[in-house]
Amino acid sequence: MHKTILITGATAGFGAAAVDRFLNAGWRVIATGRRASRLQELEDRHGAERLHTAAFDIRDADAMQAALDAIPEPFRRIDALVNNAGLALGTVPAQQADLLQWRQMIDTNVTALVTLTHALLPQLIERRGVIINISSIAGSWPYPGGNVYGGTKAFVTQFSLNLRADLHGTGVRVTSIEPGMAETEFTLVRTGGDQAASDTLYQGANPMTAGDIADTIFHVATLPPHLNINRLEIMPVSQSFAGFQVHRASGA
Ligand code: NDP
Ligand code: 8X3
Repeated sequence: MHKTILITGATAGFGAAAVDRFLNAGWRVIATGRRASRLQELEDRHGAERLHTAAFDIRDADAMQAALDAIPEPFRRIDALVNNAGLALGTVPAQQADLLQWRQMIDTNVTALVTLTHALLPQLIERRGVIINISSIAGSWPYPGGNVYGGTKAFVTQFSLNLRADLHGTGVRVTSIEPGMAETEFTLVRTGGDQAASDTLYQGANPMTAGDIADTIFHVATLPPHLNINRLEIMPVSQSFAGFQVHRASGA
């Protein structure tokens, strides 16, 4: 019997790679994102027998509910939810940041994630399913310019842990996956389409790939039912920690 997984943010990066990973392993996949053309490319590649796609903006709660209501019968019993859709916008300090960008990150990374989780919780409980939330190292480790992005990911991590507490005894597993640097469209989006900035960031850094994270999601989703990884922080070997910054008075 095929299991069914719903993956948000499936038009690029981790989500698109996860769609490939689960389909190739025989799962049924529901793939969502805004860019219908990218979802069509997934269908062109895999066919529609075990893949259902739904194009909508995840910040639009009515569109989300309509997409859930329109899921065709063979896909309706969802065993796994991957809350992956998300983004960072901007790298400037808080005092120079654009409030609309802050709101977009909160609406996408936080509000949409909890809305979808809330909608699917009853059937995930019924099916003793798994919830995998894509958080980030930015939720644990602050850095200049991380401001609201880091705040949203701290929420995702803590929400995941609190879900674990509430779902105690239901058999539902919840994992917060917290990646470091991975080369996807993430930096292109963050910089407003600056391909050179994206290339410069990843050049020579041997970052993680979308496939690395897709494999990690697959590993978590297919653990034996008695095991739960609460948090999984993962970085490329090339990335580690730096010291605190110290501001000194001039002339000191
Ligand atoms: P990408 O930019 O490659 O993919 C982001 C995905 O999110 C796209 O499919 C995009 O689809 C979707 N998305 C964004 N906004 C919306 C929206 N309003 N409605 C629906 N879908 C949306 O980035 P990644 O694959 O790297 O990012 C995936 C997740 O991983 C994000 O939550 C990110 O914060 C997190 N992450 C990324 C890291 C990295 O270094 N790459 C590290 C740690 C965490 P579309 O544009 O078609 O709507
Ligand atoms: C993405 C990782 O370090 O660029 O969440 O914020 S980082």
